[in-house]
Amino acid sequence: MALVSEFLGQLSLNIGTESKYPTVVPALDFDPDRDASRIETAIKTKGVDEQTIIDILTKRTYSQRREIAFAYEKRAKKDMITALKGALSGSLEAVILGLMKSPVQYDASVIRGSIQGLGTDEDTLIELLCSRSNTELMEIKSVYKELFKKDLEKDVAGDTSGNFAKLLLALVQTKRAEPSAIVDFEKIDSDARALYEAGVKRKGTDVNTWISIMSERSVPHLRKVFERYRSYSPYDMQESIVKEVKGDLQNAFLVLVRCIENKQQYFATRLQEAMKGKGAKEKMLTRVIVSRCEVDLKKICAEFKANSGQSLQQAITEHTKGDYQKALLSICGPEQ
Ligand SMILES: [Ca+2]
Repeated sequence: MALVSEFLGQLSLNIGTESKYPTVVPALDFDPDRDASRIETAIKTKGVDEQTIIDILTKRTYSQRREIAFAYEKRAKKDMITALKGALSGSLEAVILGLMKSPVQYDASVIRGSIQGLGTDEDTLIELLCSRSNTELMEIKSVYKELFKKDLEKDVAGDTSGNFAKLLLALVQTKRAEPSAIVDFEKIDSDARALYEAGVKRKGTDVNTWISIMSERSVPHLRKVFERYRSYSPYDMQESIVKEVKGDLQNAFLVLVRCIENKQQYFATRLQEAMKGKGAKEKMLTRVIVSRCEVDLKKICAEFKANSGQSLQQAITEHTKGDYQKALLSICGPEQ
């Protein structure tokens, strides 16, 4: 056992560079029975004691919340998620129920929501499929099948078309190489040249070449490819995408490249988009904060402040209100 965990520890040191910046961390002195009993009382309280529910569930990790739900079911003889659904409403309900899902279940549900029904929410679909790692996408595919008895690839193919569909499907097929300890300068150079020759250098765009390079190479390799790209092209990769392709395809390539270059900065700009003007796009705000809080939200906070000059906590205070605001601020934790 010790050997396995040492090995896993090493593995995450090498590849899990984004999983080390959570704002939600395991609560110390954790007692699931005590938490379950407090939540039971809070739900039963006339008018519902939202504050207690927020205080507990936003300060526990997903695995701790699962334990609380078990303890709750044992004592109340009821499912805790169903009880929370009945007690809460609106944006606060969306945050708390989001926290009760595992990150992979949450992502799978968001994807399902974006392709279900009439029309497609391309913007959300792009965010999810272009920002998740290969390993995450593999897990999402299997959980998607488990939850909805549907094949993610078929659903994506059925709801999108043309080169945009090709790009998303290539990502869902999860063919991306794992990072290698050896830096292959020749391949970096040939990929950079191929991207240039397939786009800026020729008339039209050979989208298939772009797709295969950007969906099959490892992230550290691609970072070097995009640097090298500048020695061939007068425009950087993002500028080239804007010049070469349009619409959803352009948006998807851009998100992909931005996430390869700096994923936390991408999410920081998403949060800025969600809080432009008066009020907030609450779905987008909730989604980014809930899905990243155990991954890299702390780093996203730093990027947000660097980009906008204002802390994420200040922005949330300005653009949201009530229990929803309290829940988001509690998940983000104090300003660093
Ligand atoms: Ca061209």
